[in-house]
Amino acid sequence: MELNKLERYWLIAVGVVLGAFTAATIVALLFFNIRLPSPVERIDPQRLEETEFARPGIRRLTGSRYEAYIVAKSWAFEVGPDAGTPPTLRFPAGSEVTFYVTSKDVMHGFQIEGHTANLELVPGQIARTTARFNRPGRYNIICNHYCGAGHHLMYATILVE
Ligand SMILES: [Cu+2]
Repeated sequence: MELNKLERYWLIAVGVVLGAFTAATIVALLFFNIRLPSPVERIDPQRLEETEFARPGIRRLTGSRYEAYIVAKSWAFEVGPDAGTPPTLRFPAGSEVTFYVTSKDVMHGFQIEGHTANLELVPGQIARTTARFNRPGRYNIICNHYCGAGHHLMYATILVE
């Protein structure tokens, strides 16, 4: 089979691009600890009151490790009973926080500004990600999945002190 010169160039270009994407995926996996988020567990979104998500908020583990349970709903993140406005999670600098997040109603997003934490929240699934907060500052949690008329109002804040 004889290939036209231009066809050969296109095949080489496609091979180079595919090779670059594959290499980037392997580098992200091995050196930047970037993983595809996967559901931790299934949950009935109608019965969150019977689960750990009935009391959203922060649980302190050992040392500088924390867990945060968060419920996303149209159009807010529930992060705890006295979280304020906007809902605010407070951690000391150097904390490592594992977030467990689920949606009560429709699909939402969960992205932490300045970190690689980026989850898709599907009703019926618990999503999990871990982030480390070394530098003091304010980091917004935003919904990055369009979820309706109030989508642009849906955010919370992490205050690292
Ligand atoms: Cu949204």
